[in-house]
Amino acid sequence: MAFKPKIPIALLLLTSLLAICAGLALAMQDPELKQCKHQCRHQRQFDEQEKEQCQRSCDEYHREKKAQERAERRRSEEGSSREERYEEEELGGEHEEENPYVFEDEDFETRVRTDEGRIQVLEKFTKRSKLLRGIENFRVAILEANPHTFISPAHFDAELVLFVAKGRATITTVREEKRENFNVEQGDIMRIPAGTPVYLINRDENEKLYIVKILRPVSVPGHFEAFHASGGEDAESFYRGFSWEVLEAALKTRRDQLEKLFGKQTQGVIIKASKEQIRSMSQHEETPPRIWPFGGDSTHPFNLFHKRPSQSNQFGRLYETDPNECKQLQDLDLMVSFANITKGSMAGPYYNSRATKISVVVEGEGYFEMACPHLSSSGSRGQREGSGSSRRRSRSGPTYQQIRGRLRPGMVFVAPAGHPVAVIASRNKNLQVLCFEVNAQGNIRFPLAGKNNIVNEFEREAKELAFNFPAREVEKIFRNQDQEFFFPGPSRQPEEGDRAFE
Ligand SMILES: [Cu+2]
Repeated sequence: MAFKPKIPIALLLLTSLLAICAGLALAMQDPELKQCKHQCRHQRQFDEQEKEQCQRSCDEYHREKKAQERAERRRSEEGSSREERYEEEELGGEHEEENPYVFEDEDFETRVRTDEGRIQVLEKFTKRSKLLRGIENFRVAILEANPHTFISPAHFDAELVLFVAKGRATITTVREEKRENFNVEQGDIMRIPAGTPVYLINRDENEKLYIVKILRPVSVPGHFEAFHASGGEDAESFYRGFSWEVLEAALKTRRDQLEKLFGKQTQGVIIKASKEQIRSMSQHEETPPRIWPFGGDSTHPFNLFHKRPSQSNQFGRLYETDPNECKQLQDLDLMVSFANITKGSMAGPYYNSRATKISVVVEGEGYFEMACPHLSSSGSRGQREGSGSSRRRSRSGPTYQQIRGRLRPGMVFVAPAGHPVAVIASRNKNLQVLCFEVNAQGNIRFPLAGKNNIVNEFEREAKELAFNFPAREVEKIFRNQDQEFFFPGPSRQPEEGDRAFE
């Protein structure tokens, strides 16, 4: 306790020292810049204004040169530190020509990989384009683990919501002297508060465990880290961040004993467990019936599929958490939903009034289409490569880029607020999509086709004036589809290798 008041003073000293250093660096000009400015000042044919302008162009040239040097240095430095990688990620938004809404395998970073599974983290949403700034502080991660495995204890500097997409797990959390075990299964959603120690097992003997997580970092916006209690091949124990002297004193144990414990290399973060270990760790009272709506206990998992679907017909089924009922997700302003689109059918078109939807394909194949005004108007930005396509129309007013992307399991795509979107399942398999909706409070889904579509609500006169078409004709078209939200899909689907996807 006696040290406490001294820390702010030390910090103050350090920051003022840093400020002085920064000032000095500014004062010491690059000799080339100095020379450039000198020449400007001594150009006889220049008047004062021209001299000033000349000096400004020196500054500009200098700034560009420095930026280029920095970028080059960053590229050449292999094995860069986390901090440098953070910085690099912050630089995102320079490659707007690519489709910034679709993410594939290569856009994930593998943080953990052992023989028994892996943890992959999706790149920052703004790495490719600043258009996704609105969800910059959310990250998506996917955990895959083989049957009968143990995922070592860790905590995160992020609020975490997980969804069990496949398999059966037992998740254990520690909250102030209290250990809680939860048996979870497909469809379960669980909130894990930032900093909570957590470990889990895949308790199934045959099925792989597949968990999708969304994280909201609390310490470095947009970035999160795992802090592992025990070390392994692919991660180090955070205890190793202390000197042996401190550990000896804190744990009241001799160094040679500690070295044996912490120096031991385990097989990593995801490891095989024996049948007996699994049996013993998953033997808890079955998680009490998940009542809906649930209140009270804020960390208790609940199952999305035990709720009545909010949309359901032969073309698909939509399950979603209600932001007003769902206490666990409320402070994150988050909603979770799951769409099972029947093969050959589609969801939408519709748009979300204020939520930006992050979708993860769990099963099946298909594609999505979205209208985006951001990528349409300016020249080459509209053209992009990868799994999406571009179709630009020549028009002087606002036009909408038709964003299109093929969907396969493990892919992530984003539909920002206000953007009309439709998701289409392939003809041979249902398409199952898990969605996290950010900015869920007060969000309204506006259908653009089918029952209750927005155009049907317009007045007759408005229909006539807006479409320059007899209201009767407009109504005929917009009332033709009597299904809601899920519809039969297009009769012709783009083929693999279709130019639209090249
Ligand atoms: Cu857009």
